[in-house]
Amino acid sequence: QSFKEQLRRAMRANEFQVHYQPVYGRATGRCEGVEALMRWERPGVGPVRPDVFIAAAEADGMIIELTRHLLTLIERDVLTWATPPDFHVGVNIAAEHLSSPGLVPDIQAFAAAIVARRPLVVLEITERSLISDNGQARRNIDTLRAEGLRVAIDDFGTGHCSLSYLQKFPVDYLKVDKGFVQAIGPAGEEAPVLDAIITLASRLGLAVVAEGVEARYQFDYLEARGVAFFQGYFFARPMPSAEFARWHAAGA
Ligand code: G
Ligand code: G
Ligand code: G
Ligand code: MN
Ligand code: NA
Repeated sequence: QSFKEQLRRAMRANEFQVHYQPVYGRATGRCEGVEALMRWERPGVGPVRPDVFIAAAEADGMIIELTRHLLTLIERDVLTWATPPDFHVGVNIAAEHLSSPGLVPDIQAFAAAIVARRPLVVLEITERSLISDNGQARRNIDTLRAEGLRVAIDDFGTGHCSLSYLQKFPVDYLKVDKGFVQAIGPAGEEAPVLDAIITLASRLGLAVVAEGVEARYQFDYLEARGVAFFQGYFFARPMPSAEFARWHAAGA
């Protein structure tokens, strides 16, 4: 069976799940959003690493189909939560999807399906998908932002070194890759590249989301430099929908 067929069979058999990782806002000291992260548990095999099956889906031309499936799973989950209006729901969008004419209708349908909760949808896109844009990605982003969606650049700093796209693309958030956060040492060692990224984001008017925050000293370092949003094991791990709903209701 080809990988494509395995993926299609797994979608039909409902083997994919979504885990949600909370995003904390410094201003409120509360969880203000989540990032949706796909999970695949193969019966008799165990979990398949998401970086592995997502890269394979991209290589096989299956990422758009898989993301559409993911969106239907998120719709079902979000409608069971008691999150307030403007709660952010972050979804990772692959380069091929971002630069396809199908993105706008896919995301509009998703936003319409969950409108009862009035969430704010955040598309997490990579630097790579902006650098390779032939115009369609830009049009998609402009259309969706005009409708109130937001865009975050994910894994910032790990891709290409061209920064010129940051001036051309209107986006809202910069998610600093966990590698830079891990450069912060327990004794308060300087992390100069991280400092430069935070300064750059501020000059561009983008809010920073720090990823992979695992320790209090990392949080303190970032907070002192004005970082607005935090994600990482220090706050909360990604969790299944029902667990997230309980966790959120408990007011953490
Ligand atoms: O989920 P971590 O828990 O292991 O995720 C590993 C990688 O897989 C991350 O780079 C993450 O962005 C990516 N990823 C997880 N879920 C999705 C998804 O639904 N779509 C895409 N395109 N990438 C995802
Ligand atoms: O409206 P304002 O810009 O203050 O938005 C703050 C909100 O943005 C918070 O809810 C915060 O959790 C959320 N947020 C910021 N960046 C991201 C992101 O990349 N993904 C998700 N899901 N939420 C984000
Ligand atoms: O979409 P993105 O590439 O940013 O995916 C986020 C990845 O980071 C997921 O694999 C998620 O499970 C992982 N992650 C989330 N919090 C932490 C953390 O505190 N430490 C580490 N090492 N990984 C984390
Ligand atoms: Mn992401
Ligand atoms: Na990331």
